[in-house]
Formats: sequence, structure tokens, C-alpha cells
Amino acid sequence: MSIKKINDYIYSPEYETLSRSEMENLQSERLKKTVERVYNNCAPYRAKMDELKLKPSDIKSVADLSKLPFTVKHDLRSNYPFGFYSSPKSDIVEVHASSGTTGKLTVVGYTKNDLEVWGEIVARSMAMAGVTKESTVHVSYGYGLFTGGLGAHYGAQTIGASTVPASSGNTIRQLTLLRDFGATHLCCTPSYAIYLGTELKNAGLDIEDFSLQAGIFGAEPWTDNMRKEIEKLLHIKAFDIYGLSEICGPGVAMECRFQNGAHVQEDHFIPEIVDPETLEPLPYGSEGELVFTTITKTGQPLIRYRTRDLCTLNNEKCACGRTTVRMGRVKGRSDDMLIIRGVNVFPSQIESAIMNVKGVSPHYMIIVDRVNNLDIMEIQIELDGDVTLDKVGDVELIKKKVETEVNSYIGLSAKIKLCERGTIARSEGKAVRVIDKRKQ
Ligand code: DLL
Repeated sequence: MSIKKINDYIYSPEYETLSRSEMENLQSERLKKTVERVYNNCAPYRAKMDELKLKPSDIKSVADLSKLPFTVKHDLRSNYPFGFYSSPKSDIVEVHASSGTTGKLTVVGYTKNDLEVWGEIVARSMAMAGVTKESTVHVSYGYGLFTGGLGAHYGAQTIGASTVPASSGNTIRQLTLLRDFGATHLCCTPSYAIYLGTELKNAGLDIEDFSLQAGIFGAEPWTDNMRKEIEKLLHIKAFDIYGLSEICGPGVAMECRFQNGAHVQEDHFIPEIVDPETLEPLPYGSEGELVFTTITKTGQPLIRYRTRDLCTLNNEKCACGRTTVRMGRVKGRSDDMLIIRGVNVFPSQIESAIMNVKGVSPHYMIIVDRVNNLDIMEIQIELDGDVTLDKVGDVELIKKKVETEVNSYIGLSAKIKLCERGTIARSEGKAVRVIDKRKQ
């Protein structure tokens, strides 16, 4: 396998390599302006601050951040659709929304300034994966209300790369475009990257006929084992990009080639880690809930937005030369954690366990149910390679191995059901990995 060397470069060194005190001064100035903006233009923020008897003049620097109120998804939904705008509607040039399983959409409005911020942060991210003016960026994130497609698009356009807005769907056509247009960079969810890689093989195509160098994958939690699988299938270096629509979209943070956490674009978004129970800010290195305050957006700035994503922040020096704080991989969400027989379980842990076993694919589904008051968990996993269900001996062996791995990862036993290839429903967007029948 030949993974090409990635020559990353720092897109905006004037911001990405500031000293801590320079960064904090910049953040303080921008924070003060943002707080004034939301207090004067966004009724829900004025109400929240009035309740705390807080005036914009009380916020003098980043050190005062913890005085400010939190914002949660419910706040945005209960002011649906445009109640969180801090700019006149006539200044909003684009609207995105993220779907929820229940309730209303979470809407985000962008001004021209916000689209520029977005283009800039995705450009910085793509530079970390080696995208230049000479590159061809194939975007298989969905275009539409989801921020994946247009976000990647704006980043590639800001750099001046040749952009292929393939959007999602029609895998064979995606593969043909990737090969024929000579894409150097692929943007999609990690689960779709694996699907593309597998279908490429199944279709009898040869990866050596492709020009891919790197992939920019995100929008869902994934593991280093999945990274290895993608790199093996597509002969590329796989990068993790993080973001959420409420804060901007993809590009809020991105891994450099040293892949030791994702650099947060701190001159635009101030990150904090808080204890999800007490909401107290935690020091670097502690695991907790990630919270962001946007400090350059004008359409819909958000103050101390609780992402529900659980991770750590790290401010140690990075070998790439950037000085921005890095976030660790998202371990799960404070609201997607499963509690099975009293044990907290993250789907990403189960995935890690599965991926340690040869003969199974990364396509799986976790089904949780309660029978006779006892939680039970079944993990359905597709076989991989040459193994088929009629090879009884092999199948039994694989099943045992998965059972042992899962048990050692999460300390729980699970019923393992191995299935033929192609039988677990595929998603072109975010993979649906859990069916919790206890909630139905
Ligand atoms: O998923 C934005 C995005 C698009 C990010 C394309 C990266 C690439 P939402 O639909 O609002 O926005 O979902 C945001 O997805 O709070 C995380 O829980 C999860 N998420 C996003 N990126 C990652 C990642 C987009 N790299 C939610 N690792 C976030 C783990 C991620 N989880």
C-alpha cells in the first residue's frame, strides 16, 4: 500500500501561531463585542443575562467567560425558527438546520461575514490535509440544510482548489467521478469512506487508478481502528474534522498531520470543558462536555453553547507549529451514552472492540432491549473477506473472539449475531448504530 506523504501548511499563521497571551487578548476583544451584540439584538440572551443581573460591561476579558449563561439546543428549538438571530433578517444570506430525531429543527442563520469565517476555518482545516490550489476536492457530504457539503465546498473554494460538489448518493457514480476527475482529497463521513472503499473493491476497480492522497472525515464519532481500515482501503491518509451546525459547521477543529487531537480555531470559537453534572469549568486534560462561544459570528453568535460532546482539551505544544488548543477525539455524547445493566457504554467502545477482530466488517448495529427486567444487548455485525455464514467453524471462532473483545472493552456480555455482507442498512450520511428498544 502506498500512502502519499502529506505536505501540510499553515493557512493563517497570523492567527494559528499566536502566543497564549496574544490569543487571549484577541479573544477578550472579540468576546466583549459579541456579548454586546447578543445583549442588544437577541431577546433570549438579553433575558438570560438580565436574569443573572449581568450587563455587557461586566465582561472585560476571557477570564469572565464563566459568568455568562449557557445555551442549549432546547433554547434554539424553543425560539424556532429565527429567535436567536442577532442580525436583522435582511443580513442573513444563508440558513442551515440540523435535524433532530424529535421536535423542531435547530436553525442557524449566516451573514456574509459568517460565510467568510466558515470558508476561512475550513480552508485552514483543508490545508492541514495538504489541500492547495492544485488539488481536486471531491465533496461527498450531503449538500443541503446539513452543513457538511457546503462547508467543505466553501473551504475548498477559499483555497482555490478545484471542487467537485458530488453530494451524497450513487456510490458507483461517486467512484467513477473520483477516478476520472483525479480527486486528490475526499470529504465524507468515515462510515461512507469505508463503504466507498469496499464498493471500489467489489466493483473490480483498482485503487492504483485513483489519485487520492487524503480524506477529511467527520460528522460522526469514529475510532483509530476505523482510520486504519479507511487508510488501507483507499491508500490515503485519513484526517478527522470536527464541527457542529450551531457553532458554524465543519472546521471548528481539525487534526494536523501529527494527529494528536484536533486544533480548535480559537480566534473564532472559545472552547471550554465543563463537568456535565455541575457545569463547572474543568482544567485542561479533564474529560467533560465541550462548550463553545463564538466570537466572530454576527448572524447567530452563541454564548457557552453546550455541545453534549464528551472529550478533553489539551494546550501542549504541537509539533506542527500551531499554538491552538487541541480537542481529543469525541468519546461520545453526554446524551447518547447507553446505560446497560448499570454500566455506561459508548457505541465507540463497542466499535473499537469489534474492529480488533479479523473477519468482521465495520458495519454493525447495536440493539438494546429489556426482557424480564434485564437489559440485553445484541450486536449484529457483517462478515468480511472470504468468510460466509456456511463456514460454520470460522463463524463460531469469530463470534467467540468478538464476545471476548466486547466483554473486555465494556465489562458486559453481548449476544453476537454475524450476518452476511450487505445485510445491514447503509447510510450515506451519519451511520445509525444503535436501536434502543427500551425507549420505544
Ligand atoms: O456534523 C458538521 C460536520 C460536517 C462536521 C462534516 C464534520 C464534517 P451536525 O449535524 O450539527 O454538524 O452534528 C454535530 O456531530 O456535536 C458531534 O456529536 C458529531 N461530530 C461532528 N464531527 C465529529 C467528529 C456536523 N469528527 C455533531 N467526531 C457534533 C465525532 C463528530 N463526532
